[in-house]
Amino acid sequence: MSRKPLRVGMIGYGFMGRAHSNAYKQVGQFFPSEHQVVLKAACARNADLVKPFAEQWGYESVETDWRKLVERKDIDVVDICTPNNLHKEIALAAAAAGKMILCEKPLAMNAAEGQVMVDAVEKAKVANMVWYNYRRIPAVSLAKKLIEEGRLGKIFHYRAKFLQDWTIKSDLPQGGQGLWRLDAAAAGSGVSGDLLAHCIDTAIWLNGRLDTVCCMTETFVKERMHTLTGKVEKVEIDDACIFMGKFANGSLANFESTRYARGHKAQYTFEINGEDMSISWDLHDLHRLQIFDYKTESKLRAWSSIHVTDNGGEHPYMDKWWVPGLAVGYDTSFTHQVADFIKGLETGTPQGPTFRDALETQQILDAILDSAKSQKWVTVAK
Ligand code: NAI
Ligand code: SOE
Repeated sequence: MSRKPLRVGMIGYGFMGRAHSNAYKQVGQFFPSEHQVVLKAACARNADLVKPFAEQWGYESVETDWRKLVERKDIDVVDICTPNNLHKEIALAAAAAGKMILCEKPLAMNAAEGQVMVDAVEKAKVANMVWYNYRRIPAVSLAKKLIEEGRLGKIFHYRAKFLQDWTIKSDLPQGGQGLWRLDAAAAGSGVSGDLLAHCIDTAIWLNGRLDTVCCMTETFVKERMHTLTGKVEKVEIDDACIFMGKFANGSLANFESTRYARGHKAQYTFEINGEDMSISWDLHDLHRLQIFDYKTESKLRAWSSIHVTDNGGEHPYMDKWWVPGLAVGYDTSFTHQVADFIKGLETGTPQGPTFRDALETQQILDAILDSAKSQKWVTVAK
């Protein structure tokens, strides 16, 4: 079968550059479609570093200026894998050049920036998506299916946490390669935009709009040496963020994120309590979905753990992988996302989260940070 090339220009070759490249290489093998991904160009500022990356992953060429990459006629999709402060500028240039865009999360530094990005892709009519990849972990996609089937009944509570412990050391610098997440100028915010953004995206996908929020944040280490300036500077990001809120469906929200939870590396968990069923999920055990089904006869009622590896068509995405009982991992959430992006191109029904979907997450992030500042309840802008 002759397949239509989908020529990717990747900007940034760090953690996500690798995760996405891996997905592009896997997708055609496991999710064959009318399109064939072609790794056309990888871009980063340092030629000596980007060249070996391009060779390792099979990119045909390199660029050291993202503006050049965006203008290239032989690129169809621009993939933005840079720190957050560059997402908007690159996305606007890519949209103006008529490129499809896959942008890493969070979409933007704030909702105002996000709105400009939404306007640009919608005006240019270019396909767009944001890499909130956790939606596409099969156990999380199964949670969506159970909710859509109405199995939970009325939902009362949505609880989510994203816990890490890598910034506890007070002599850890801020800024620059590897540490840009501690620098508000590059990251926009701290754990809210970096970690809670994922929890919020999953939550609004599973449970609908969040209307009002009340939040507290803390910055435990107030000053850190800035790698780029060599000076000790004020830390402007939130190290920890806890908020509660109310969803449009009447359920209560309870969210927490921190980089100061000693012992936790990337513990993203959520639990949803409905009238008829509760479900919970843990990234550290990502192929399992825990359920408590109240409709089961009382003597057999218990929390049970679904091993989400059935390839008979019942468990999302699993028919494309191995035999029942054999799990897939974190990396495949990105493969599933590329497969769905291509499906969107081929069916004409864009698959989310689009830039517009991700703008809602930015509006919630703005609201929680406003609330932390004002110490008041805040209504999320629509
Ligand atoms: P990283 O620090 O590992 O890589 C960033 C890359 O951007 C580096 O290759 C750097 O050279 C490049 N870069 C910086 N400025 C540039 C410029 N002016 N021109 C070209 N390249 C430039 O960062 P990481 O972890 O890959 O994060 C990148 C983005 O991905 C962030 O927005 C982050 O929030 C998001 N992310 C998303 C994850 C997810 O689960 N979906 C996981 C990790 C990060
Ligand atoms: C931070 O350590 C980080 O890499 C986030 O940037 C990602 O979005 C999250 O998926 C894992 O943790």
